[in-house]
Amino acid sequence: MKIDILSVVPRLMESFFEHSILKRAKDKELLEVNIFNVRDFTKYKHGQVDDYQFGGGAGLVMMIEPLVNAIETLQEKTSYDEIIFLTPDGELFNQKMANHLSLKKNLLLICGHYKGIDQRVRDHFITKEVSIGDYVLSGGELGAAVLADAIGRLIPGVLNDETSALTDSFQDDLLAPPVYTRPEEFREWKVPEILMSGNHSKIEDWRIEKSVEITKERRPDLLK
Ligand code: 6GU
Repeated sequence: MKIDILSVVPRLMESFFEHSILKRAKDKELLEVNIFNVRDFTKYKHGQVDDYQFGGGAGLVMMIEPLVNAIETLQEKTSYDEIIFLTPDGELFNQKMANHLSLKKNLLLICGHYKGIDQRVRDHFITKEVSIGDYVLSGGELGAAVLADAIGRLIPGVLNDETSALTDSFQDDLLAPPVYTRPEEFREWKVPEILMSGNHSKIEDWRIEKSVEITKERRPDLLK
């Protein structure tokens, strides 16, 4: 899988991809991540990529030409399955969307800044608009990093048995059960006895029971 990212602050994201689980995905050549600077695609002086909005109002808008020049240049080399704009008014990102996107071959993520991007880019190039939650961030970069991480770790072979995605919270619309490791007793706090029983089917039942209990308590909306 390849994820290309367009940003005005590429350096903000670079270290994330060099130090997360995605680094391993890249090393194993299961995932390719390329970060491009929108400023490299502008024809305007001093790398200008934004301007005042028509009709007045506070806040700068990212101009259409640098973005379209960047998108079309990248499209010469790659046919994208989705061109995704990260924006607070997009569709709310969740595990189901991550699962779906992890099956794609080529994604282009576009990070907006300032007041947003010229609507014509959204109308004519963007195939999907995604938000990572009901709050406003100063740019789409954190959203792009969140998508890349959530999607990248689902690519077969990226995670090993110890980090398997199959038992994650949300993978079956349930939150994950509690987990324990050594020592068996710390101060007066003991690990639940069932986990020490060696009875795998009983343990599995206990985990499901706990998952349902925790989901009911914290996220009843997931059970509907
Ligand atoms: Cl993806 N971008 C921005 N700028 N703000 C957000 C967001 C994305 N998701 C929630 N808020």
